Amino acid sequence: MADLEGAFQMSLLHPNLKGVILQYGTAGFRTKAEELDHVMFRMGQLAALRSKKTKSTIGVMVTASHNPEEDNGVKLVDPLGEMLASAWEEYATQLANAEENQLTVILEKIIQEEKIEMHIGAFVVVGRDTRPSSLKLSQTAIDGIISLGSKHKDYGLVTTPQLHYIVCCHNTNQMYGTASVEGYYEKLSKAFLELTKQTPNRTDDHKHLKVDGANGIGALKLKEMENYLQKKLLISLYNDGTAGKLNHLCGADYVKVQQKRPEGIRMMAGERCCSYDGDADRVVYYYYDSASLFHLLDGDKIATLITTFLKELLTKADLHLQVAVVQTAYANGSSTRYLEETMKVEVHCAKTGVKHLHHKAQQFDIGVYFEANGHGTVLFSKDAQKKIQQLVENQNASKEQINAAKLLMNTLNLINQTVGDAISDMLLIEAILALKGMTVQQWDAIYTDLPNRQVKVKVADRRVIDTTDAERRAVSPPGLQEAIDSLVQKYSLSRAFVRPSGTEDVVRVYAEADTQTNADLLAHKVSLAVYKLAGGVGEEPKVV
Ligand code: G16
Repeated sequence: MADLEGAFQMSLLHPNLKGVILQYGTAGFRTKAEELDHVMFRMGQLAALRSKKTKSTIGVMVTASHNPEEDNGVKLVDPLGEMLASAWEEYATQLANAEENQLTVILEKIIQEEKIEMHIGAFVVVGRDTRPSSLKLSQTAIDGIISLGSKHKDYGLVTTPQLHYIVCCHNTNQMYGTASVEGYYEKLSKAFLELTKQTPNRTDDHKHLKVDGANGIGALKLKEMENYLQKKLLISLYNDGTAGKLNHLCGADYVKVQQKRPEGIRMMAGERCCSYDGDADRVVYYYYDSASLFHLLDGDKIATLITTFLKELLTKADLHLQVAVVQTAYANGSSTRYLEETMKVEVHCAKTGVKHLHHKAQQFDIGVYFEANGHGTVLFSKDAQKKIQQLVENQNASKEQINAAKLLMNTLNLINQTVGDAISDMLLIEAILALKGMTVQQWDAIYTDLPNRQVKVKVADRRVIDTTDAERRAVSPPGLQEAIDSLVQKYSLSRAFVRPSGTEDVVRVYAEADTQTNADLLAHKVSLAVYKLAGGVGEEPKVV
């Protein structure tokens, strides 16, 4: 039996406030910051155990990403920068909800089941976003790490993808990059500058991008990175955290769900703009046309742009690598049709949560995964990376092939392959637009989105909703899917689904149809069905 007495004594300083039951959800734990002290301590402990088990560095990121400023949360990062293994999510939930006197029992259980040798050293890296509660909560997580005799390094204020990158660097002997924020800036900016070297004639207008930093960590880090970009990208930063509130009327989630520009940003017709979310792991683009109509270029449009670019380079390089795209149920029907029918690319649908998309994307030579909300990246298999590298060095290959291979190499160095990353995705998009000499309008015109609407419904217990078929169909409560099916039939080109959120206490409803009015009506009628059949609370949902 491990000696956990010291750990237990330390845990008494971080008691479990009774009554709050939490689940390790889509992206770790998320709730009101004041309910999280004991959870942070215990996640520090779990990270230490995971580090001992894997004999690798593990990450703890304190953030609630797109949630309101009052919330907070924690995600654990596995050795190669991926999300925590699903088998350990269950341990996380058990630990977070344990009564004080059960804590040691559960720790012992994990140690035994996972055959963890407690004498093995552990190392955990910690990062946090800019929320007022994050500093104290990250210190609590560090207490938890120390309580099990583990070493740690506090990286302080970092974006979520920066921490994922750092974990991966630690565990690959710095092959992936140098394990520091500066190392991240150097790696990405070098790849970006190499890519854009071939676009010498760009005017300042072309290089100009307006960025909404959501008043969060992304703004802070983009400011730090700007110098590394050597004026190849001219950034005007808005919502940089000096005045406004995090994610309030701004940020990627607000822009995507509301389908309108964020507050605090001045936009002229045709100007290219983008928004990050609260921990800078998502990005969406947008612009106003000359008739002042708002156009959103979401994760689906980003996936299409990147896939087109990669396929063109593979053809030029004459490299035969299988490219597939992974989306979720939220993907706009037009994007899936375009990818499958026009681009002839294999498309897969995974459950919401990058952890699900990431795993699916790993099955291909090149897996492009994006959620419609702008969360995504590209994964290159080891074999694909090797083939690209070999072509770069192949003296018998043609000039065009070698040039394409170099562009592919720089693309994979620019991409943060550990997780979706707003800064890295933005730089890749900017490089692609520059290389293709494409405007944001031309990118937008690749296909036309079907009008759609996303709404939230409050219910007493969102766990009454269970889904199947990558969340596209509800299996409970009884009658809900039948109600959705009969509503969907009334509109053309329509589709709708509902699912419990894993980050907020709501049920999400998505609908698309031939016109915006119909998409809005369908979303409203489906919300009413959820409200009636799944125990809605508060006021009945209103039409948007
Ligand atoms: C997190 C996840 C995303 C997910 C989003 C919404 O994003 O990482 O994969 O799409 O939550 O999830 P849900 O609909 O279950 O609430 P973020 O940016 O908040 O970390």
